[in-house]
Amino acid sequence: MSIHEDDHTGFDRPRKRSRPRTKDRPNYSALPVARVVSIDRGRYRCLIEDRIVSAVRGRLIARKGIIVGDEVRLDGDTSGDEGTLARVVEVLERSTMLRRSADDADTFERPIVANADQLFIVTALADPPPRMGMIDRILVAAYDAGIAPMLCLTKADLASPDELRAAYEPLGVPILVTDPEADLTPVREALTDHVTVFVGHSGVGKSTLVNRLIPDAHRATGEVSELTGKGRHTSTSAVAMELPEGGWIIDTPGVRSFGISHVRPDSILGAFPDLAEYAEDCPRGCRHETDAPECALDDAVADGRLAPERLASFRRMERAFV
Ligand SMILES: Nc1nc2c(ncn2[C@@H]2O[C@H](COP(=O)(O)OP(=O)(O)OP(=O)(O)O)[C@@H](O)[C@H]2O)c(=O)[nH]1
Ligand SMILES: [Mg+2]
Ligand SMILES: [Zn+2]
Repeated sequence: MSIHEDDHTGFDRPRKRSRPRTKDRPNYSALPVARVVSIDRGRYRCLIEDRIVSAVRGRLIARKGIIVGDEVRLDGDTSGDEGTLARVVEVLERSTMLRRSADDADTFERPIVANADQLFIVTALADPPPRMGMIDRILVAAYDAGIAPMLCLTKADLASPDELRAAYEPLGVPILVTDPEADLTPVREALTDHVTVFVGHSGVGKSTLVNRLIPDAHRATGEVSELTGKGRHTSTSAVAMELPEGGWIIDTPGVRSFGISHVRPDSILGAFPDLAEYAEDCPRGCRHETDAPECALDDAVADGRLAPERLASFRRMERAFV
């Protein structure tokens, strides 16, 4: 249909407008921008410059429309003084959004954080024991969201990181290892000037690490239950904190599972340009799994273009979908 025909139909039957036109909407661009650092019973705690401002949701913003990490514009009283409340009138466009579903049967997506550019998959080497299935699922969610994942292995005083290193190094996932005495310089270097979300099981030591990195964070930490070997969900909501060196950490509550029903399997290949290139020679609809007939990734291994460990790690991650 040409533009003129379109104009003509528009002239005969004016379309109903459900939303005000852009030019009718208030212009908020002069209002200050703040970052949402935590959410508590409908109140948004936002950081502007060096002060925390408490705010409520403006009526033009959907209920679930504001999450930790969001950059928002605030109207009203932004003094941050005791008893004052500002109003969130605009949520700025997000660079990323990390989501999960409770499990794969549940298609309801829960947004976790906005605007993170890095994700630490925090995994204890023992107590609770590591589960590769969980790591793989979080990796999938990170690649899908366009957030760079890193594996942060804690409790190296209790068990060796060798097995997990062997499983994830071929994939190119950066690995950091810590214990209570570890020098955290490499961790700080990885975090500086990034917005990094910490994700992992309860009890793996996310908040412990946050407290060591940001001494005035005062995050509560919990004992791992002797009976179940599982943490007790000490942290109950996501909180964003600024690093003294620059950048942000977002500590999140422990998760039991990490559903990825919102992710399309083929979106993962895009995170691995070398594999994506070899896969161009795959038969149509190839899922690249271990027994996939004539999968070009097997050919790439057979003629030495691709390391077998890298393909094995990739296929293990792909299996997170089944
Ligand atoms: N041995 C050992 N214990 C650790 C290490 N890091 C943390 N812990 C202990 O693990 C327990 C749980 O730590 P938290 O920091 O509360 O764990 P979390 O991941 O924040 O847990 P949730 O908030 O429930 O998700 C605490 O008793 C910590 O002291 C470590 O490197 N080695
Ligand atoms: Mg915690
Ligand atoms: Zn294939």
